[in-house]
Amino acid sequence: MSDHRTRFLELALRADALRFGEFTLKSGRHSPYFFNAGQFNSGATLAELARCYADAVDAAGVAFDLLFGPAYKGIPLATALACEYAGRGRDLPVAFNRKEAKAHGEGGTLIGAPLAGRRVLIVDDVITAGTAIREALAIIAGAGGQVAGIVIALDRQEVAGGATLAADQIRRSAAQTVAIEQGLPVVAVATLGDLLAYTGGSATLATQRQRLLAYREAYGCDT
Ligand code: OMP
Repeated sequence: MSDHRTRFLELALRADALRFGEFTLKSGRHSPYFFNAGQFNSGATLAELARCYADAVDAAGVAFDLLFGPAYKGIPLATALACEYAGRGRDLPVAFNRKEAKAHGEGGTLIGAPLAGRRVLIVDDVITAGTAIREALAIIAGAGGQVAGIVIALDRQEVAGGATLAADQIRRSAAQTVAIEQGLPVVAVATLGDLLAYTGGSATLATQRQRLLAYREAYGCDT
């Protein structure tokens, strides 16, 4: 497993951003794990997280010239990543949205650098069914930006919705579906597959790993 994946998983476990237990997802599924990016709640953890994002993006070779953080969780992520790139000698414009339009002052729903004519990298936390990402795609298109790619911390690699698939049909994850539909690179710092590989090397996480395997069996995509 590449270095940034391991560093990210260790950081997420240390920061309690990655938890094992019983969780109900936005989709209604009951998951044995949950990723909460809100737990990266200090300067040091955000800086370390941003290094993992930048390493994943650079390894994937995505060409972009603006960072966009969808409200709310994407906002500190895109901002921290912009600071990380500045430290690497690249001063990138950064923008984000607010969820409710403001009628006074500067007005509107977009804050930060203008999106028009830019190749935009969306920076978000997690993809399960892809709903949040599709909203961001529409916002950027509406502002005249061109989406160049998407980077997320964790790809849960789940098939979307309650769709029943024939035995010979490919079980695609929401991230794969977005990538194909939109013709975009979707880069994940780590995936459920990486988490399984990581827990495979830890005797103390053996029980959690069994639950992850059962969950993947029920809802996971073909990788
Ligand atoms: P989709 O919009 O279905 O792709 O799911 C993304 C959202 O799911 C996130 O913005 C969170 O609100 C939530 N989520 C997590 O934050 N972490 C998880 O591990 C799982 C979920 C989820 O509910 O699926």
